[in-house]
Amino acid sequence: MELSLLFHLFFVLEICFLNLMVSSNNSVAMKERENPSAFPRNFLFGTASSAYQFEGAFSSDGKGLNNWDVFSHKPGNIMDRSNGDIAVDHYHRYLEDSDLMEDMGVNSFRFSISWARVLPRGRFGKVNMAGIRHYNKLIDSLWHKGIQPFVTLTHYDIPQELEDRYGAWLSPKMQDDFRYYADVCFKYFGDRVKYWVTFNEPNVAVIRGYRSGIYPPSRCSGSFGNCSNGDSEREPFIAAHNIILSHIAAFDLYRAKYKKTQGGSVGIVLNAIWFEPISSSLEDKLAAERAQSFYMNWFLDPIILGKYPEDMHKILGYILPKFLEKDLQKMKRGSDFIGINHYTSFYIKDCLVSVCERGPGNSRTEGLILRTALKDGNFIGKSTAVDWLYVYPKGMEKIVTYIKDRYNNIPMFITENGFGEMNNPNTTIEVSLNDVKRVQYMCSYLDALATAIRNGADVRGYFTWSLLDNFEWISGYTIRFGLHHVDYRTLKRTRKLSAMWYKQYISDHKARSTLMSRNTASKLAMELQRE
Ligand code: GBH
Repeated sequence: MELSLLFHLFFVLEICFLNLMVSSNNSVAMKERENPSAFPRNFLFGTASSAYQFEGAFSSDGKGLNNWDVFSHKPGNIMDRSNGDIAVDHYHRYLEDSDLMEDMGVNSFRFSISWARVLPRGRFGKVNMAGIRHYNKLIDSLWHKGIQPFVTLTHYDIPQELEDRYGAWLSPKMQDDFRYYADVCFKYFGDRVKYWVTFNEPNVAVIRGYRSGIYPPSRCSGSFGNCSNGDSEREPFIAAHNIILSHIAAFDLYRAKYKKTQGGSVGIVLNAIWFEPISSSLEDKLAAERAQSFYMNWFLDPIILGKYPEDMHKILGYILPKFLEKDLQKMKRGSDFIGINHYTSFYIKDCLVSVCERGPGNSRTEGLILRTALKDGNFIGKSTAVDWLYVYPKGMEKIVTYIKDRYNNIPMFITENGFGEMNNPNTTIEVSLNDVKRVQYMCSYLDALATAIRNGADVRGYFTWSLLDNFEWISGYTIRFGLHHVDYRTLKRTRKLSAMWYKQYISDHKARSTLMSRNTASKLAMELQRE
C-alpha cells in the first residue's frame, strides 16, 4: 500500500513543485539573492486540531460537561447520530499523534484547550488539576520534538454550567468567566506557550448558534431556522459584542500581567471567506465589501480599529450594541496578530439597491447581499464533497491582501486551510489514502499564499486542517479532513499521501532557506572582495 502511495507522491510532486518553481523563478538572476523559499525562515508550518473534535474522554479525570457534549447527545442534532464522546481519542493518544507530527517535520501544532476540562464549572468551581496535568504533558511532549504549541482557548466549546446559568454569550457576565479562564491558562501554561488564540471563529459560532440555530445553544427565530427560542435579528449582535469584549479582557490581562515575563502574543481567529463581486457594477462591489463587514470585519474592526464597520451602523442602527468609553480605551490594536481560517470563496450580489430572490445573506441583519457559488451557470471554483467548499486558490491571495491593507499589515497566521472528503461507507481505505485532490488543494492554496507574501503580506505561519480525520461538528464523522486516516472502529491512524507530500513540502522549504543563506553569504563575500 505504501509503495503505491509513493508512486503517487512522485506524480504529485511533479505537479506541485513545478508549479512552485515557475512562479518563483521567473527571473532567476534577479532572484538569486532573494530567499528561494517564499516563506520566511522561521515560518510556522503546522497542523491544526480542536479539543471537542479530537480529544474524546468527555467525562474522564474530572472533566465537566460542555455545550457540545449536551448538544450532540440530543437526537437529531448530528447528521450520523454520533458525538465526540470518544472522537479520535487524542486525549489518550497524544504521544502517538505527536510522533506523527514529528515525522512530518512540522514545527508547530495548533490545538485547543477544553474549558470544561480545566474548569468543569467555569469560575463557580475549582481548577481541575488532572486537566492541567494533561495539557502540561501534551505541551512538554511537543516541545521535546521541537514542536511549538499554538493554543486556542475556545474552539466553540464552553462549560455547560455557563450556558445554563446565563445563556452563555448573551450575558456580559461571560467577560468575567472568560478572563478568569484565560488567567488560569496563562498562569499554568504560559511559560511554554507563546502563541495564544482567544476564540476560534466567533463569527461562525455566533451565526450558527444564534441566527440559524444549527449549533448550540440552538437559538433562532422566524424564517432563519427551526428553534424553540431566540431572536435571529438581535441575539447574534449581542453575543458577538460580549465575545469581542471577552477577547479584549483576556488580551488586556495578558498585556498587564504576563507579557513582560512570558513574552508571548495573543490573537483571535476568524473564519474568512473571500467575497468576489459577481459583476463589475459599483453596487456589487459595495455589496462584497458589505459582506465582509457583516462576516469578518464585524469582529476585527472593533478589536483592531476600535469601532464597528460603518455599513453595519448604517443598516442596523440601534440593533448594534455600543461600546462604553472604558472599553474603547483598550480597543485599538487589541490583538497581536490575526488568525485566518480560509477555505473557500463565494460571489456576492447586491440586494440593497437591486431586487434579489431569497437566499443566503439576503436579509437586513445579514447586510442585504446574496451569497452564491454560481455565476452564469459556473461555480467560482471546483465543487467538493463539502457543500460550502469550492476550490478557488486565488481567494487565498485576495483575502490575505485584503486583511493586510485594511489592518495595516498586522501579523497574520493562516490558522486553518484544508480539504474535506466524504466518508462514504463504500470507499475503501486505499482510496482515502490516495488523496490527490487534497494535495492539489493544499499546493495551489500555498502557492497563492506565497504570492501574497512576496507582495508584502506579513504572514508568519500556515496550519493545515487537519492532522487527523475527526468529528466534523454537525456532519459527525461523515467528512474526512485529515492528513492521516482514522479507522473509527480501531482508531488506528494511517498517513495519507497528503501527509507525505506536506513532509516533502516542508523539507523543501527548509532546504531552500539554508540554500539562500549560503548563496547570499558567498555572493556577499565576492562583492566585498571586489570592492
Ligand atoms: C472550521 O470551520 C472549524 O474551525 C473547524 O473546527 C472545522 O472542522 C473546519 O473548519 C472544517 O469545517 O454558515 O455563515 O458560518 C469552518 C467551517 C466555514 C462552515 C464557513 C460554515 C459557511 C458560512 N465553516 N461555513 S456560515
